[in-house]
Amino acid sequence: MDKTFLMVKPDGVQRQIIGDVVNRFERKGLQLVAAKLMMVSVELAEKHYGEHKGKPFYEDLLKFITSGPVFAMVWQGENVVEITRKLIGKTNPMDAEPGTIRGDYCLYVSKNIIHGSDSPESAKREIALFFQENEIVEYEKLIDNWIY
Ligand code: RTP
Ligand code: MG
Repeated sequence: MDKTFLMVKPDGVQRQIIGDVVNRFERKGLQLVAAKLMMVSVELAEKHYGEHKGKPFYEDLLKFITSGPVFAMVWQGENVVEITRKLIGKTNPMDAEPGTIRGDYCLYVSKNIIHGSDSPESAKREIALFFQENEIVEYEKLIDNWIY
């Protein structure tokens, strides 16, 4: 089954909306298979956002993502990467549709609540950065026959 890496960023944790974010993916029918509250070290942040090195917002992005706890998660489901990116909404909250997480909760691109992997390849890389294999819990979701 497809997997993706999602992370409530420090602004979402401080604003106490972890529960709503998790609820949006649960009610869609996706399956949570790993989660933890953690601090992101500078080293981990550099690896995670390596593709943005050299861009004007890179230093601020590192400062932000290491500034407080994040809620890191792995979710599973058919086409989970594409579906979760849709539910999250466009990178800039100005462009994010109402009904999406970024469309509903935030105003600025620099504090946009949540990260979601942008491709199955990124998902694989990011899951391996944040989670040990034994932290991912494979379990049968009995309701799946009614969803897929
Ligand atoms: P993310 O990686 O955090 O899920 O966000 P994303 O795919 O929607 O956007 P991406 O292009 O990967 O950018 C990563 C994060 O960098 C910040 N950013 N700021 N000031 C700017 O123009 C700008 N562009 C990007 C955002 O916080 C974005 O989530
Ligand atoms: Mg990205």
